[in-house]
Amino acid sequence: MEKLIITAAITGAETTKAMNSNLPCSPAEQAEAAFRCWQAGASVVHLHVRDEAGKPSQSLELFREVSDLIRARCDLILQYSTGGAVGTPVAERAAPLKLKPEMASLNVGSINFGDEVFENLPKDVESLARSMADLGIKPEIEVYDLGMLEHGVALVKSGLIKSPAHFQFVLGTKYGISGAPENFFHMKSKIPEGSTFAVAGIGRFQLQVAPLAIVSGGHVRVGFEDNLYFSKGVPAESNAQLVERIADLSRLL
Ligand code: KMH
Ligand code: ZN
Repeated sequence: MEKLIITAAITGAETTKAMNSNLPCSPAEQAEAAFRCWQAGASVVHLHVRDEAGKPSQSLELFREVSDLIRARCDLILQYSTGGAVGTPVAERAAPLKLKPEMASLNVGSINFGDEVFENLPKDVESLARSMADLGIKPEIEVYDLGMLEHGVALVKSGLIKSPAHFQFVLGTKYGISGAPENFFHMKSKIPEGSTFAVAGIGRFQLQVAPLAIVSGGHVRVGFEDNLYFSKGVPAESNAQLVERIADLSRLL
């Protein structure tokens, strides 16, 4: 069996320290969190950055600072977010790609995201995909519902995204597809042959979908971006705590 790849989504863009005071926001906090996730078994870090006020940012300089700090301590694969926060203009979202991280997220459709719209027009998705292809960056195709999955598959078939492609099934966002097992198996059945996939279960869905992915040859993303709680009513202490649980679970399974 392939080794399990655990991605740590350590910060996100919609989260705040008020929601969980352990959220890493400054470059030093993020580097420490990433390093501890690597020690616990993560091999990819999905990165968003924050400005000095703790607000979400797509500043190339901040991405450079955090990347340098992480690379000085471990060999985590860096995956930059091009999703940014809800409402971040696409040109800003694309800015850090110039640093050529190994991977970047590619959100392949618009969706109601809680009470807001996370907008990803087809022309913007294609332009981000083209930039990633030109810069030699491996896209992670982010899908939150079945329409997005169709679009991601079409982009792979068109050749704009190279095969073998890598998909992330984000299951359980408010108004996106839920983490019901049948949703997971349906999505898995629709990706092009040879593709790899991971799951990110939002909130309570994390522990439901991670085992499904692990036993069916997939990979897992966890972290404060998706999971502010360790269990019902108990805030997570750290990203590493969430990674460690998935590493333990994978050994058990
Ligand atoms: N902040 C969300 C609206 C990504 O990183 O690519 C989108 C997001 C996706 O976090
Ligand atoms: Zn993200």
